[in-house]
Amino acid sequence: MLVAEKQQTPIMATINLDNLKALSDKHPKPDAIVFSYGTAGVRTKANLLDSVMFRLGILAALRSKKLDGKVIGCMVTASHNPAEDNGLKLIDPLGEMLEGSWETHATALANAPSNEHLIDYIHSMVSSLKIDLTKPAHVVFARDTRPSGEALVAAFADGLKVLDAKETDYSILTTPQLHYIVRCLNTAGTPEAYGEPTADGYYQKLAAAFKILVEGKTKLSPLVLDCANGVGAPKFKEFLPYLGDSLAVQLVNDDTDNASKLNLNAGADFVKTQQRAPVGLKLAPQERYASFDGDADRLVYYYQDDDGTFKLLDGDKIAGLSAMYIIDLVKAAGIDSISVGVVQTAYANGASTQYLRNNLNVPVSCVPTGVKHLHHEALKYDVGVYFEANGHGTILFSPSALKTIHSAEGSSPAQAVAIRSLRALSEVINQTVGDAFSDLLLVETILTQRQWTPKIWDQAYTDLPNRLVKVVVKDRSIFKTVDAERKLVEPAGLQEAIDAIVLKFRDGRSFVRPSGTEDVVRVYAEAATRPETDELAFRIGGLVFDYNSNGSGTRPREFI
Ligand code: NG1
Ligand code: ZN
Repeated sequence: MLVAEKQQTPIMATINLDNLKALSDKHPKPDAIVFSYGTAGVRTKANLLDSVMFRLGILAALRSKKLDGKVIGCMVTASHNPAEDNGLKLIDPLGEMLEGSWETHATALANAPSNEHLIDYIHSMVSSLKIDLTKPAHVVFARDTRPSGEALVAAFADGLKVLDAKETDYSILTTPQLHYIVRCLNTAGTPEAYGEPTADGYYQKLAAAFKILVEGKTKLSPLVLDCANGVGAPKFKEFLPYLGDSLAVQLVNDDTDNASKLNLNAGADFVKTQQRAPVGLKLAPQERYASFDGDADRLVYYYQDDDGTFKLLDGDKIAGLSAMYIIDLVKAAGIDSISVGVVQTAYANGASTQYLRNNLNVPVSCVPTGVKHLHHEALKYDVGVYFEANGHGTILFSPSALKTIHSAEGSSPAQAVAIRSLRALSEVINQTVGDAFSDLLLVETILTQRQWTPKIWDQAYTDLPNRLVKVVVKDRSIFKTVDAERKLVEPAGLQEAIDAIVLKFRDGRSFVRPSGTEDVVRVYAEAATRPETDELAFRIGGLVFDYNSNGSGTRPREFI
């Protein structure tokens, strides 16, 4: 029998179940929809999310109580996905992604078929995780510019009411700003205090560090910044006065009044996947351009070569530039005992991995897709650089590296300057999560210090041509991977068939994995030339399509 059908149990005595049921009835779960808390939280069409918001409000309050009242965050966004989508991601106390085991609870709560099952699952969590419901709870939340955000946040707040959690609504923020604020709130008054828990505190911290890093250097020409018509636009406008004349930026695609324009033919995801400039931007040769995604946690750069070719400087290029710079800086500071490592996923361009290993002599790890995997691995280094090829990433400084950087004095003026730069660098880089504002300042720092054009930056290595295609299949859950998602073990025989095709292509590399955020299987291909790459992607995509098509998808040639 469900607990909820019995009398109120002592363990749940502090929850008013009638109130819970009344609130839950306001947020009914749509039938026949299975939600999943995955790599990027729950993400789907906004009009399906009301019940999930309510239920994950309860979960966030439970998590806060479990952690003795530590502040938990909830960001409402669907990042680079279309305007009609939305989603939510929960943030743990130090600004990191929700702990893995709680993702399972989130999925279970989101899918509970009735109030009774919902109450029953809450009961089982409280009991098995030994959550003391009399503890306080504090949950903070924010949203991007999507019109659906306001109602979804209200549903989430109803979930918080079930457990009388304290709530703070930060209204509209970028995703990394909320991660920053959660960490600030939880570390206030401790030796690890991270800053003022406000957007103003965030802007001040980043701008002060950036000004130190570019002090006395000749300014570069203005950067043209595509904001994907998302939250990055109003927030970067807020940030500009703090930067003063330390950085010249011209914003484009900054229209957040017209919701349907969000991420439409613009933004980091469009530029990376289409390998061309966003709408409304006519590139001038050798000038610098950058794009944010819809919630400003991804960043890519690009430029046009003299012959008119579009050149992308993606997350791999940012990782290479940063690793090169940090390695030089720790040497210049006389503290090269600090170990630097880079973390990538299988989507990293093969040429970037070669460059890091062979030219920079830096260790490179490959982990499964999803920031939490990269973040976790990067913690193993004193300075861990991690970037997804799509432009999401950051650099983590370990506590011992920070100690070394802060205690070093340097035995020459040059060493003292390098140490000062390292300190400022650890402040400018968001330690909680990949942050497009922070990463932009990092790139601008390096280019300014070196007086580099994007072309010089690009010369570190030449990307192998690559192609990412989506294949719509009947059931993506039948695709099972191993080896950091580079090999399929199921369906049986498919990997062997892929290997046989790849062998026929010069510098060929291809892998297949189910997406964690969309109902598709992704095919990545790389080869010596563009036509060979397209052919490889088409052939592997076709193979996957033939293996498991539901007949409604499009054969991958359409995507090429
Ligand atoms: P999926 O849909 O699992 O491939 C995508 C990105 C990830 C990550 C998540 C979260 C690619 C190929 N995949 O995941 O890197 O950013 O979205 O937004 O870019
Ligand atoms: Zn994003």
